[in-house]
Amino acid sequence: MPRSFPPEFVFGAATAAFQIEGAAAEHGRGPSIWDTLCARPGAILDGSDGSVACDHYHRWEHDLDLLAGLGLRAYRFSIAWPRIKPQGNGEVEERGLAFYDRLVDGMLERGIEPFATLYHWDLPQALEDKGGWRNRDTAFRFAEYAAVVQHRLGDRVRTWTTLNEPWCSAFLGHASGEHAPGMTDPVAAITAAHHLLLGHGLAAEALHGGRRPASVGIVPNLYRVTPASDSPADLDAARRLDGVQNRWYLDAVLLGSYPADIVEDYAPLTDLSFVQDGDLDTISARLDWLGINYYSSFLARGLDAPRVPAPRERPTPWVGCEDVETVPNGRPVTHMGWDIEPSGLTDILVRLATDYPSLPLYVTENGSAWDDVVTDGAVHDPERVAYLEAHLAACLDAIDRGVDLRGYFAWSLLDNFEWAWGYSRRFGLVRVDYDSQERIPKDSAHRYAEIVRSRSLG
Ligand code: IFM
Repeated sequence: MPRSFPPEFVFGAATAAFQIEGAAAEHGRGPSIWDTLCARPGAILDGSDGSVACDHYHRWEHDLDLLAGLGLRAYRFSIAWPRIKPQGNGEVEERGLAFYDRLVDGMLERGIEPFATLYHWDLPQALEDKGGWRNRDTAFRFAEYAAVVQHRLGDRVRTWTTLNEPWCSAFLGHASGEHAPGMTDPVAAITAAHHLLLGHGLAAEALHGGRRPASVGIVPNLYRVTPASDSPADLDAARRLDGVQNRWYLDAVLLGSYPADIVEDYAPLTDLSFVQDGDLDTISARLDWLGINYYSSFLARGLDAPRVPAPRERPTPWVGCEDVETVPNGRPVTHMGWDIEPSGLTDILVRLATDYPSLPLYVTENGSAWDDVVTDGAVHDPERVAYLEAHLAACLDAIDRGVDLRGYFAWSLLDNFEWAWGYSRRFGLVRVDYDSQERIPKDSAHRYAEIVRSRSLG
């Protein structure tokens, strides 16, 4: 029997502004922290930047046609804060808002529901100059920006994500230095994580308080973490990795507290004095749904001593886990080197439904990079097809086990700027030729369209 998705299950695809838009200097857009990082020699693997990317800013109609052509009825996109508030202050750039106005209208005309993300990592550089997410004030500026966007688009956009993957913004941005703003200061990372979450809470409050109904979610990147053995060292390694990667965000947002064991682990570094009275109430106020970005799982092993990074190796982003390593699961890896582990997605969904019940869930990102080649105008990507099918099957497994899973968004609609990896890693269902800007739907796009049409994995 083919396995079917519930009739109301939403199928979509996701992108992010900096990764696809280009038009970096157009219509008053201000610089973001990623423009600054890209200009730093050695920061981006292929020396590239986001100035043109997929040129989506000019080709958005065609890109929406591609989405509609695949039969997708939902699009998870992000809004570039530096287009709306180029200086990060009170000044609003009308031309930036007008772009998203047109984009949202374009979706609705094609029967595509907009899922808007307010922060997918492109902080206005002007705010970074004032301390970025290390500065509590940025959380308040974020809420103001959220209110401006909702005022303009809220008559057509109902579903909002505040933050995409706050762990990445905080820890890849401030501890390992791989992401913007490229810092390597563990305390800055923990501080930034709190201010990001405070920004989430304040923005959610602003969105819920607006004149239009708003359904607000946050999107952490979650991993199943399993100890490599049942030795005490491996069990403790798994506890800590799970704590800093998963529970720090889930507990804050859903329980209104930071996990006590990790607070204790962090104690030698910081007493968290930047957490003010009432912050966790703000952070854990009403949440309408939770998004899960899922790519891989971790097998955690505890080491006898902290790993000393090799020369030129970045420090670990997992602050408090310097004596933890992740070991391969022995199965194939994607072009990112990430273990493929579909059962981890089912386990995470079931865990969320158990530990934090009554919360609608979406898989807001899932996908894989492969070293695609074009053959006679086509891209045959059997590995991406298999990855997609296996993870959709994992979603069905979770639904069978009673999880309230409402939808799935493939990452990504298009090949795009993969952050520190530049254009060297391709996640798209649709190939982008960065010279000609030609788009070619890959075999995985055709397979996804078939699944969406039949609503089954038959
Ligand atoms: O490209 C990123 C995206 O911006 C956030 N989630 C993970 C993707 C793949 O690394």
